Amino acid sequence: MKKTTSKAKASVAIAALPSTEELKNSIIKHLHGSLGTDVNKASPQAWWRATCAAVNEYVYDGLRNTQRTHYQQNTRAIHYFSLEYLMGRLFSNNLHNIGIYDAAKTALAELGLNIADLEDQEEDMALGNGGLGRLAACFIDSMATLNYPAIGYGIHYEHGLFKQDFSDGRQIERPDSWREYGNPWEICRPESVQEISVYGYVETTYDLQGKMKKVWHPGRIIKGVPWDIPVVGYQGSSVNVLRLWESRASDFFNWDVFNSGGYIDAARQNIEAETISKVLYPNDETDAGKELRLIQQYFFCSCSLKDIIRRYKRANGDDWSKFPEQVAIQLNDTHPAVAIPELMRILVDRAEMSWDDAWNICQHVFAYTNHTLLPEALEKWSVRLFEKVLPRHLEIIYEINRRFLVEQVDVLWPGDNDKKHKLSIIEDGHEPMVRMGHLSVVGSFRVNGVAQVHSDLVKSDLFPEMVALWPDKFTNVTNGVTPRRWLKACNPRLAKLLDETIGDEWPRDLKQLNKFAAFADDPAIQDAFMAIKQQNKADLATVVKKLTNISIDPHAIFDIQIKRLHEYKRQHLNLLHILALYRRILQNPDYDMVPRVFLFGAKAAPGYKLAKEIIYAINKVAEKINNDKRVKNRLKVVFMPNYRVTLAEKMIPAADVSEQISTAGKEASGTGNMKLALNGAITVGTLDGANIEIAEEVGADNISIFGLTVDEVKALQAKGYHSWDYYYQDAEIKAILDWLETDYFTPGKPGELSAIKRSLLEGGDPYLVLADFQSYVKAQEKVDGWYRDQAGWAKKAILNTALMGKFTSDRSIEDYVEKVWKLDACKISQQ
Ligand code: Z57
Repeated sequence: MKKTTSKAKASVAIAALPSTEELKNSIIKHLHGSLGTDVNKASPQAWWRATCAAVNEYVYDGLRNTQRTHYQQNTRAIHYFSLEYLMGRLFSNNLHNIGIYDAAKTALAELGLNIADLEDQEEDMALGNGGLGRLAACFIDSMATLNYPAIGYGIHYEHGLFKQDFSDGRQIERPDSWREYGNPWEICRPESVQEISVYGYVETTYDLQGKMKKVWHPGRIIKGVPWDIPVVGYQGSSVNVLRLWESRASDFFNWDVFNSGGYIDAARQNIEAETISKVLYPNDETDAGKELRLIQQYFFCSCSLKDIIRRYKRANGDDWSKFPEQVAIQLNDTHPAVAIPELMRILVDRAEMSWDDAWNICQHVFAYTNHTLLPEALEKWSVRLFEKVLPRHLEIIYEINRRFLVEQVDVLWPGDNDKKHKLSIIEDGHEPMVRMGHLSVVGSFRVNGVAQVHSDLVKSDLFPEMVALWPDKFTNVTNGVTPRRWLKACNPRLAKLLDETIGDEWPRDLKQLNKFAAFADDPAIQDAFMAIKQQNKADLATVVKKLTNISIDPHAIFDIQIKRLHEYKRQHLNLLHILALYRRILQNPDYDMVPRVFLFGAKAAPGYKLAKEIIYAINKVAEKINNDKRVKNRLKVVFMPNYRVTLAEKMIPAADVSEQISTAGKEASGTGNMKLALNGAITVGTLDGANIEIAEEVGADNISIFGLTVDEVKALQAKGYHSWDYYYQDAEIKAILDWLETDYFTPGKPGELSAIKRSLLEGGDPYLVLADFQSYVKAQEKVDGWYRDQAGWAKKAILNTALMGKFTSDRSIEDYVEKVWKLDACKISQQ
């Protein structure tokens, strides 16, 4: 297998990079020729668009060279199927990856413009909820950087993740219209439109030989319009694409309705068709089970498969034998699992292939990544709903299941009905359900978890019998993050220090950061590192002031928890600790602690009641603490509104402490943990997900670990966990929880914050917050102690950055290539 190493000469898709002067001219040219305006009256928005157009000349050059090379070499390619891509902004990312950020900055400065102001003209492309969507974005960056022929497939949502406001401390959701005025990075490809079907019924027919044939008579036909977003690899290595499908009413179908005089009906069907790609479901790790969501999943899988098959046939004709050699499809969670029966349908019903041949192809094409063990996130569709939307696919799933139970399960466990019940793709019961996880495992040649401990639990707790059937199917690929966006672009000061001390190869070979460890004891580097952190904190303080009107002191410890709001992530454990500190200060006016600012960023799913109560409680406690003179600035609490990729880029470089405090066994991996440690934050964390591997890399002295382990959690729950015991036996816990019930934080309205206490006591504290509380407090005291020794802290922070090389998404992608995809890198030739 060929591999791109840092030593090998990088392939470069983009032929020639512009000088500052050329960029300037190009920007002006586009201001006139594409925007129809003039330097004298151009708005920042127009300047931004003109600059994007200028940049696109180079992007498109790389795109053409990449696509031509892939076509000429008829390469095997990876097709990443994901309902979510959390891209953030593309402007500075593209400039950095092309390698013209500095040139553009200078060009714009010479035109009297500040590049940061232009960056702020761009809306985040927030087509994802959290970790899973951002992982997909990091992966497509790495695949392009490493020159792997790859395409990302997904949905062109008109509205991405909602925008968050606070009204009296409560979350308000507002629509996100990221492309209301058009998006300069996307290219519509009308020549590649697809049509897909839903609803209807299946007819059983027989041909002249008496062979049975199933015919699906669809109820609706929907058009998929592809939009391509170029994905620029670092230093222009390859320019791949992200292809997102937008739904429209089929012209053909409308015509029909018009002829029958159903004008209003046609208009309604138009709206229904366009509804499919209208909005991203905002639930992270909960299965909404909604019909529209199933249609979204099927819509993009069917469009994408047809697109793949069209491209395959163009190169290979009607011979399907090379399909599994040419096509690998990675399922990002079970969300796109309906692609499995869809490919079967295309092969069996359309290509008239035998079941066995078709199944053989499927089982060599699909691979599945599991991202969670949380039962509420494991997708199930009611058989009833499935039959209504995709009647033929349901039949195919039944047949996949029948053969699986007879040919696999019954062979290993003859006559064992319990095993059949447990393993059946169809869960029986009052309302029979299709288990998408089971379908994904059965239909894939490889299944992976996203961190070692999680992959182990996938095997031991989620699918143990599947492991008995197919031991080699299961593997681990630990997540990673792209160091281009999450260090080079977001933390230019630290990037510069690294360039000066260890050279500038680290963005494409992150293990080079190891060399920085040699400077951990060097007082000059320590000072430089801490000065950078200080400047980043001052910058963030300005942002905080602007967004929340709260003043924070850049000399305090910046303690940051940024992630979706979820009970298992335990933002309320953080809150209880804040309340403990506040109470200690009130009880002892001289309470000695390093001043600390607790910063939160989190969106709650709109229907997740307790998550919203936790946001409210944090905001109310913040209000009280921030205005209490007795605190004497030892404590500040800030909940940043509308947390998103762009805000993460401002918060992460300024973090001293990274909160990674999930209940052990619940966070599959985490990726924010990687970004924060990479930028020199010290983790306060449980032994969960990738925290375990981070601890292995940075060493026990440079991370503050606390809490129950996975095994201890299991043991405690097996013996019976009683949160009330902690309440009655720990005076501090009791005082804090009782405090939340008073009107201290909500004057005149006692009981407004009691939902948290209720869930921790009457609710049984399902995520063991109280069990881990005192251990967490001690881990935080340890951090407080460490910070008092500034040189010692600098050393730890430097070692965090230096020892995080493993967690580049480039390494994750190389792991996928080796363990799953068996793909060759492709050197791009210029023309
Ligand atoms: C999501 O963001 C994740 C898992 C899911 O099942 C869904 Br739905 C959404 C996250 C995990 O919670 C993180 O631990 C993990 O790092 C991330 O996926 C990427 O693998």
